[in-house]
Amino acid sequence: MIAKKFQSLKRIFFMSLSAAAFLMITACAAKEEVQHNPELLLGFSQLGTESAWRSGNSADIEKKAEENGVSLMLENANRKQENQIAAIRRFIAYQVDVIAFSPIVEEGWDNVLSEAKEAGIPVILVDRDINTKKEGLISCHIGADFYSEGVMAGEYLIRKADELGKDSLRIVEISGTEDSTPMRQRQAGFMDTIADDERMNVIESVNGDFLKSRGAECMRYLMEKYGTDIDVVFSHNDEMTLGALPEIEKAGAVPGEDIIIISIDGGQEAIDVLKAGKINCVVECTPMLGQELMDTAKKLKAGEEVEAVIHPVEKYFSDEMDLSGLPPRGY
Ligand code: GZL
Repeated sequence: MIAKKFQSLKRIFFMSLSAAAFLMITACAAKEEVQHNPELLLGFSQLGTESAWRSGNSADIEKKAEENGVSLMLENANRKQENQIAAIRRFIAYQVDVIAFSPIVEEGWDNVLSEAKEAGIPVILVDRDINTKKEGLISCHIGADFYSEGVMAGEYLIRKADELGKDSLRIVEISGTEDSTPMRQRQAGFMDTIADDERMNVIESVNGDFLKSRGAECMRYLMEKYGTDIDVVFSHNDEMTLGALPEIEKAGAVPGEDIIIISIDGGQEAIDVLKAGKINCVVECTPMLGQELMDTAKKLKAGEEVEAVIHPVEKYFSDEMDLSGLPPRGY
């Protein structure tokens, strides 16, 4: 009887010993896990909330920060460069691990980025680029190849002119924020692509600052000035395009038929209008840059090498293709 009791006590002892050992090993592994992925504090200066593209970009960055266990300090600059510079200075004072920002314009960043470099904080550009002669201010640029977006727009127009048998096309351009990378590069890509095609005649370029309201104002002005003499509108983003369309209709013209409409961004609203036949071509510019940003920030925190430039793969959508199976755009 005693022997039996002793046996069962011994079994309970060894079972609790192995349970304790299991718990300790698990706890150490978890601790190891935490040590291996220390908290990453990322300061991000977003330029504004001017478009569905911008809102989609911010939402994706917030979502990916959450999913990747990154602590995100996101500040909205309300489209003022001085607000972005102030935010970057706050991030430096706060000693964040990595700074990221989408520069509203290309020039004017050398001083504040030199301060970040002196503080030993790496900087990632998201979306737009900067223009600087100084070395070593930026660790990585994650953003579209805006020039190729302009090229895709120009190539579409050349195909459209061939399809319609046009021997001349009068083009107006509604451009984005002055001195921003997308404005400069989309314009350059488009103009370079059509430059040798004698049918193409750019009659005026006006600036809509990527805003819907300004796009409407620009189109109202252009319709009053040129009316039915306009054959093509090349607009640097969907917001301005969506603002322009009602102005074309108010003037008695049919967008997508009387006037060829080419836009850039590729948000859901523009794709829906493309499917309805009021826009002829939408070039994609994805705002979903959050995962690349988190991956790159983690590598920089860990002292690993990163690519200098990361371009997302982008395409275009047009009235040349069947869009019925297109999945939701997410922005
Ligand atoms: C492009 C981005 C532009 C979008 C606009 O990457 O910088 O800014 O095309 C947005 O919609 O305002």
